[in-house]
Amino acid sequence: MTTDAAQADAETFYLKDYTPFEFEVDSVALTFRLAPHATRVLSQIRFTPKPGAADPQFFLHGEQLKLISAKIDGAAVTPEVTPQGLTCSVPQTPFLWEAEVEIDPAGNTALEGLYMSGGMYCTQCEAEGFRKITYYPDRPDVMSTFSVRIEGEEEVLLSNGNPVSRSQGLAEWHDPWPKPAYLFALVAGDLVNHPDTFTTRSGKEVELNIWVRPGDEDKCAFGMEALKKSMTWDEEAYGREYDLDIFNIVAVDDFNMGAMENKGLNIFNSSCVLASPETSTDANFERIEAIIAHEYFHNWTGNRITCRDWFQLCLKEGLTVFRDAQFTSDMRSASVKRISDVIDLRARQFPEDQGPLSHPVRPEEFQEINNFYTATIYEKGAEIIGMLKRLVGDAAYRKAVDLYFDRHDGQACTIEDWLQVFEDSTGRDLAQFKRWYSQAGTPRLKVAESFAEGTYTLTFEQSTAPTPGQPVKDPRVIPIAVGLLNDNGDEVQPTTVLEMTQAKQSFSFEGLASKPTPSILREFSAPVILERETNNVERAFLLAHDSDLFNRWEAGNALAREARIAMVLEGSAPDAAYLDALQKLVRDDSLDPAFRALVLQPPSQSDIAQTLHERGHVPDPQKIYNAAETFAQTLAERLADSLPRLYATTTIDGPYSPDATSTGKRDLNARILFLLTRLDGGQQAARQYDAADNMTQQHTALIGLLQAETGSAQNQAFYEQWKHDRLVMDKWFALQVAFAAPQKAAQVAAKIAQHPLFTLKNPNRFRAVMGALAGNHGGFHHGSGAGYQLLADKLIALDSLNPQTTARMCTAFQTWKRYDLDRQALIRSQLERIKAAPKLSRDTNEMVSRILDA
Ligand code: B3K
Ligand code: ZN
Repeated sequence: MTTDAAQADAETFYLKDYTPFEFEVDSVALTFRLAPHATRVLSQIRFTPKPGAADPQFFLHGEQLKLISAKIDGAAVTPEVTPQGLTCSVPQTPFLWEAEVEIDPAGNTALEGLYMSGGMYCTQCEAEGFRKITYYPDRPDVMSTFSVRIEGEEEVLLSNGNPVSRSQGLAEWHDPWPKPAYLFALVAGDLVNHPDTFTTRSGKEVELNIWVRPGDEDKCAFGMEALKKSMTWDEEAYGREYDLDIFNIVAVDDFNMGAMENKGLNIFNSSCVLASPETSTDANFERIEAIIAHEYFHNWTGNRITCRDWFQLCLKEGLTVFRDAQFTSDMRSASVKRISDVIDLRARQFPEDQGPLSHPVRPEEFQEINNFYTATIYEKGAEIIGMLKRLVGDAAYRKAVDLYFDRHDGQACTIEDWLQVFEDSTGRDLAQFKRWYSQAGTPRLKVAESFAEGTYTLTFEQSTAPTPGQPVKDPRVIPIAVGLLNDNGDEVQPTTVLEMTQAKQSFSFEGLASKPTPSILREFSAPVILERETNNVERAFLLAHDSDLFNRWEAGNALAREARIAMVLEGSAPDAAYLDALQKLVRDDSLDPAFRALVLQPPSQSDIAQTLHERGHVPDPQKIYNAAETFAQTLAERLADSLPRLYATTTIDGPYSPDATSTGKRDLNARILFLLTRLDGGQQAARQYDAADNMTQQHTALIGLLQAETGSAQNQAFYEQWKHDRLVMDKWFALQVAFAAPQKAAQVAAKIAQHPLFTLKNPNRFRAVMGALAGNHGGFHHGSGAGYQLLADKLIALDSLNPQTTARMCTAFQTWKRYDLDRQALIRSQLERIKAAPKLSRDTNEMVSRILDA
């Protein structure tokens, strides 16, 4: 298909067009005869026409299938087959549909449907991959029970549900819970397991397994503990128990995303489940714990209650992200989790929401649903749940969610169903709140204040810029958590949630002895951009005194951002008052090390570019890079006397543990090391590298050495030590590019993409190199345009193999309108080159077209 053909062919789907499927699927029985290039799939599906459907159209999705035979009630039929599926005339009474198809798992590089990864068979069906396995009504509102028979020589043959029988070359599974086809899974391979058990609170024993390739079995213990903690937590926090006899997790190396919540058989990108102190960093451990929890929690929010159609994706994803964040807050530190989540939201969701890819949390149209697994659906979707909980209160939230489970178990639901349980159980009208689901764009919240006769008044004004297809925005309900401090730093008004509903609205606090200092949007109570005329004295005051740790960090973050912006725009030296405040805070051993590490973490260069853009300036990536360097150097010099002591007191002796306290200490230790490296040319980093007995310390030391440009020996040694380990090699590939100086980054990335261990076929490896390039702000946006050109080259090469990962990586270009006209012209020409590539996929075509339409 040429580009024109792809475009002409690209159908747009609309929320408003929803119509139910006209048949019930009473049961599904599948037989797989596995062979790498010619797997046979036999299906026996019982359909019943729904009452009232006059002349039901029988259409089954099916793509890239070779139809061998089809029968209805035992008699051969000849359906009409297109590249999208088949139609067939069928009886008006219940009937048995049988089909045999042939597929090519070994030739499947898109990693969707049934494919092979490192010699094992595995599946990925969400959102629309099941149609690449057999003909089926592949839509989430069609739910049925599945029985699966797998014929294959592999030692381990797995599918959803409970095991029925197992013998040489054969396994049978039955899943008693009705599910949509996107939750189907099959795995076959010569795998080994890390087994365990879990007893639910009602006394049912569940067999647990993490299945991996031989050699990886010593990397499963942490994931297993995370799974058991998640199972207990969901019982305690939401009253939800597991509902099968067995829960299997499988690690695969080639996977388009993090993991997949298939019923009873979660499939994980190996990077999101395998962990050992020697090969995984603290960040890896944290991520693994969160993703295991996320996929497990989907068993209720996603699987037992699923989505009516893909427009409702946030129903399961926003809620499940919110649940996994609650879990992490309970397991680790709630404020550290909140600060990290907001950093991530601003880095990924805010630019999306303010750029050409902006879309509502519940979109109303799409071409390729895989392009909508976005930060907006996931992270902003989770923020909406958080706001709802804040507005109704904890007890009412729990009551409403209980009602949701009671009322909708076994159903495919909508956002309306979700909001209805809150309306019914609290009596609240959520019509205006619902705008959070339908309106795209990040609201801006302007604040003005006044004080007279003991009354302090805050006046807020909200506005949202137009987004693609939505020129006009209506006011939303915004929960604004506010506290007030007096001049001593004492709280004179504890946190109270103001409920803003109008475009402009005032709130007053009476009986105050003097004008207070406000702490606004505590815990980041709404995903908005706060605009307030303030100064560094007040920010430093809040950084020193605010009882809300999020806002304390936020004050430091604002100081850091303003300091860099002044450096970029005015060429001024780093603000002295801020350096003093930072110095005081870093030395304050009464403060949590994790918090201090977050305060020391510089704002990202992309974040500075975004802020400059928002204020009407054209960001210069080189100047932003220079400011970051100068700031870090100045801070290191200012802290010079304290750094050796701080480094020593935050260094952990003794065996590695990934717990939150140790992780926080190591985060701070790493921040100190990076500053120290600027003064000693990497001597301490080299000593740390030599002494390291865990990956966190080794990785941190290597970063320090690469930044100091004195690490070539260690860089080579690291490669030699770990070249056999894929996941560590991904880190190595990423490091080479992430820390290359701006003028060299594209060249380094181009060279490393020639390395024998680089491959387009493994998404982790592709993301390691190209993601690192896109994340190296100064390097990717270097004025030569070499970064843009290299990424475009690689995306064009990848598209014919793996459209999903290609389309996802196109987001690197979404912020292009921030930059100067020369850079815009360079990016535009690369986007146009991608768009003109022969046989461009529908996924990439949609993404590039939307970005170009900016
Ligand atoms: N539900 C999957 C994501 C599927 C992505 C399909 N392109 C993982 C998750 O959110 O848990
Ligand atoms: Zn999810």
